[in-house]
Amino acid sequence: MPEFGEGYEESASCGSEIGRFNKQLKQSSHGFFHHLRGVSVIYGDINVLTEKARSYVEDKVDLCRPKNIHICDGSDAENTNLLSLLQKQGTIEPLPKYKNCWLARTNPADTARVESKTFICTEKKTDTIPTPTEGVKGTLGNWMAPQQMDQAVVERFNNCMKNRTMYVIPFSMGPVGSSLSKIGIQITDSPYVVASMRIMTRIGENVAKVMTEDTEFVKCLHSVGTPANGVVEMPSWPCDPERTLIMHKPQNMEIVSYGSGYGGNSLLGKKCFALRIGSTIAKKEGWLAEHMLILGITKNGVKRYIAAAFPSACGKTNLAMMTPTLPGYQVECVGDDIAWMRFDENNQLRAINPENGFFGVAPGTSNSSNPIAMKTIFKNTIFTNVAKTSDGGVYWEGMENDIDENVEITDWRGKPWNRKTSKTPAAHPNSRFCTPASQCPIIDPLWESPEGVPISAILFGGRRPAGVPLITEAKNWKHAVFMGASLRSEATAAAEHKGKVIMHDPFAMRPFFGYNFGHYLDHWLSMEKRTNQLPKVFLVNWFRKSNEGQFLWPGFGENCRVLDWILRRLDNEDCASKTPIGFIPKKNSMNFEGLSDIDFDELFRIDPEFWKQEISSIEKYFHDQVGQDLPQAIEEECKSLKKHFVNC
Ligand code: GTP
Ligand code: SPV
Ligand code: MN
Repeated sequence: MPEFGEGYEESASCGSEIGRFNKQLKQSSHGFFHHLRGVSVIYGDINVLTEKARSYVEDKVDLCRPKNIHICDGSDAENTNLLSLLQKQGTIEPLPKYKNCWLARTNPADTARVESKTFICTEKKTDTIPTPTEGVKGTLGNWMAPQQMDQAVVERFNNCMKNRTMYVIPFSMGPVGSSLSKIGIQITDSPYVVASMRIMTRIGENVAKVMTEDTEFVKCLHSVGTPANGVVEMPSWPCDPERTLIMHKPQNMEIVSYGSGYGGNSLLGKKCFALRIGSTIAKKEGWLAEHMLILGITKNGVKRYIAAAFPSACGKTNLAMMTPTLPGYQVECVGDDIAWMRFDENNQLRAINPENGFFGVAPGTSNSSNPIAMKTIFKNTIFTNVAKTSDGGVYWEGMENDIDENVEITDWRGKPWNRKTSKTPAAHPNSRFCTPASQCPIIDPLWESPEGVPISAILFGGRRPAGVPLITEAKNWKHAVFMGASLRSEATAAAEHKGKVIMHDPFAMRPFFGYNFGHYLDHWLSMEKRTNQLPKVFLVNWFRKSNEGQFLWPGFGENCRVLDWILRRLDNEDCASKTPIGFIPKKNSMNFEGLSDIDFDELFRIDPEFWKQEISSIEKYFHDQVGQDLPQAIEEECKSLKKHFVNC
């Protein structure tokens, strides 16, 4: 396998960068820390790390015994060379139709997050998950005891990097130096992960330089692994699906991930740090780490910010970048997946997007559904598991009208694919683009503001083909927390769940809680004591279907009509009617101008039979899964809602 540095080739386009890179190589090989625990540092300066960070790296060098070490500086030259190494290894190929775009194909056994192999490690099991009713399998996370984790780590990581380079990535979640940001050090043996982390987070020397000996950092260890029998099935995408394990130890601010190179399993800043470890830090420090997009919306010159939690592959990226169809509105994007939010000294809830890029679902993204994403992703982007076209571009389901009809298509596995005759999708349903947020043409001017943006409303939503209205406003904060807690959604390809079953996904966080969900609910409820300026909360559902199985709502840019109603509610307009499940729009109070065939009655119908069943599922879920840890306020909300429907 080619090594870093060997991948170097003189090229006209980046000669000067290569020159700088080469000089750096020489410098480090003559530098002071030319070895670390007997392993050569072939790139970067170990001196930029604090004592504590260096000692963490040393420990992991002892454990993983890499061939050599690369300390990432985040420079363009480093990136150029990593991309060329990845190309040599066959992990990525260029997409000549666009500028600096690449296609990666994974091992087909490694295409999504693996929730069943994701664990939180605490001394006490009840710190991680509520105790389910006897005989019921817990679905609110997986717990592991510390000794078990230690053993699992040794079994998998001992010597695991023996023929590989260990990359050390200092990274910042949130703008470098902001008081709301947090730092991590990721160790990985995957150059694909380095190239992706460079897009998704802020990496390199700038980050290392703001660290002092007192700076706490999240320790992130990652290896793509090698199967126990030593046979790497697909050398261009090494992984070990059988033994994949993603572990978190909140007490040590530590993440250890083995066996997968994909998305949230390997880009440890994202779900592992920003949500699982993040939520435990947030609980301790009195703030919120959530699976939410953040958007700014301007109407008649007045701008407000909204955060929204939808489960994976349920529309966050689309809403965050939407093009409003109503005139006079403008949407700007702060973030599309994660929000860190806290009340400031004026009791105003403020949010930052801790990420630096979008790791977005490709299928369904098109010039008609999300033109802004289409304007963002065709430069400096790594595509994973999409199909490619014979003219050097990409293709996925939904792009039918965006490609030349004469091009030939190669599917995500690298096989010829035919529009008419192929029975499998061209792109994997969880294929993704990894693209810099700064390229988004509607990126909000305040998206990197260190103090965050003020949040006026919070939305919860999911894929609910039946029963759940287009929009419902919560009656008060306790009801709002109940709404989040009772969120349900159809399973998607973002994780390993099969079929389209309706799953409980409280706060769109079920796969991402870093601690006991009952305690998380207490934390949310406690916000009422912190401030008299709570945001208004709404439940939305773009996915209700008619009896014929058609979506009742056009969605995408038309969702601005729902946002418009929300803004009017924020202004206390009298446009809502009270129902047992919350406030819904009064008839004719939503702006449907220019839309034909909208069945208002069906979109907002509250069917008592449906709600009886829904409430009993929620009640059973709370009882079985949360049990004694369910806050009384939530139990009362559930009971009072039930009362409305039992006698219907
Ligand atoms: P993660 O990145 O997995 O957290 O997903 P996400 O919540 O950002 O979902 P995304 O916006 O990528 O949307 C996922 C899928 O839902 C895409 O195929 C979209 O086309 C589809 N989708 C998004 N918004 C709408 C909508 O308003 N209506 C309908 N019918 N589909 C939508
Ligand atoms: C999600 O599944 O919610 C994602 C993709 O945003 S991943 O980064 O793989 O978690
Ligand atoms: Mn997500």
